[in-house]
Amino acid sequence: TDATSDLFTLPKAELHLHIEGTLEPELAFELADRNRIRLPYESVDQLASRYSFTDLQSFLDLYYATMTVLRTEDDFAELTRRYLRRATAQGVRHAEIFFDPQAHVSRGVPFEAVVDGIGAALAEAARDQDVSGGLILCFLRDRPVVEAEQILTTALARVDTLIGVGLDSAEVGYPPSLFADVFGRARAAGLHAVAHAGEEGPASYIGEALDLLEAERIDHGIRAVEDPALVGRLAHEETALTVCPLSNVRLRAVPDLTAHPLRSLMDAGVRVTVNSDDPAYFGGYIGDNFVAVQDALELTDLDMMRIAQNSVESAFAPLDRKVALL
Ligand code: ES4
Ligand code: ZN
Repeated sequence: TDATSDLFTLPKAELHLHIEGTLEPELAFELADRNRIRLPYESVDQLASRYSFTDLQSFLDLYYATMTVLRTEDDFAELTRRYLRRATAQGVRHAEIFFDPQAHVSRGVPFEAVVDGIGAALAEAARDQDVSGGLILCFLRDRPVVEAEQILTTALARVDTLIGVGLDSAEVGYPPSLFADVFGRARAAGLHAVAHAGEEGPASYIGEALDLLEAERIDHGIRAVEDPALVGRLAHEETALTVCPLSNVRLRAVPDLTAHPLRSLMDAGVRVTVNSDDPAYFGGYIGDNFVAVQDALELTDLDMMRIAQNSVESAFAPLDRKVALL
């Protein structure tokens, strides 16, 4: 066996994965046909050729436009089935899946169709592929806070379908502090809390997410390297960062993989994990991210094992499940 297949079989938890970001161009066209929606592209190849970005917003524009082909419960189930097939082939044994309900409910898709579709595929895979998981509802930070309050009210009627809440979409200008009350309500209902911070936004947003949202993990968090005191805090508090190396290159948060701060963060004692973010758009699933980052940063096999172990330790899974995966 070669090094790539070892990294693919290493048992790991995926902690930063937007299910809408797993929509491959082929499935986008299949669902567009099935739902009689016209995509503004001639072919799968033409859509795929648009997957080239200059920053987070340029990606988000295509991401929100393409996800409009997702309409029914079965669309969400099929999307999730295909993701879990690819993920388990790259060693994922536990997947905490982000979804953006505001982007669907605002188009007339019922909240229940989204969570029941994703949930059905997760239940099937738990049975057939020995993968566990859960759903994390992300609030869209570039939409009005009142909309987040409303989607949380809807979601709390089905709180059993969720493990946590998160915060995503365009970051700069939308600090975590805006969502302190919404997160407080979610935590009071027993949900875990995570937040995107320090992807494009400043390191101060990471501190806000920890202090005001009580985020238990930080999604991305790479701009923490600009604040040594914050890096010390993250290490001391054993806060996991869910880093997405290929995403950071594609969205130009880092110039190239060799310049990625993942190694400095690890060397400073931060609990770093490696994840795929929006794998259909960024050129690779989780194992591809492990391979790319090991190559570019000359990480040892032991470093890679540590990263995989960090992901299991930082998961919101029952202890007996985590023990089974360590
Ligand atoms: C996202 Cl890469 C990224 N950053 C922020 N929000 C997102 N939603 C989907 N992918
Ligand atoms: Zn993300």
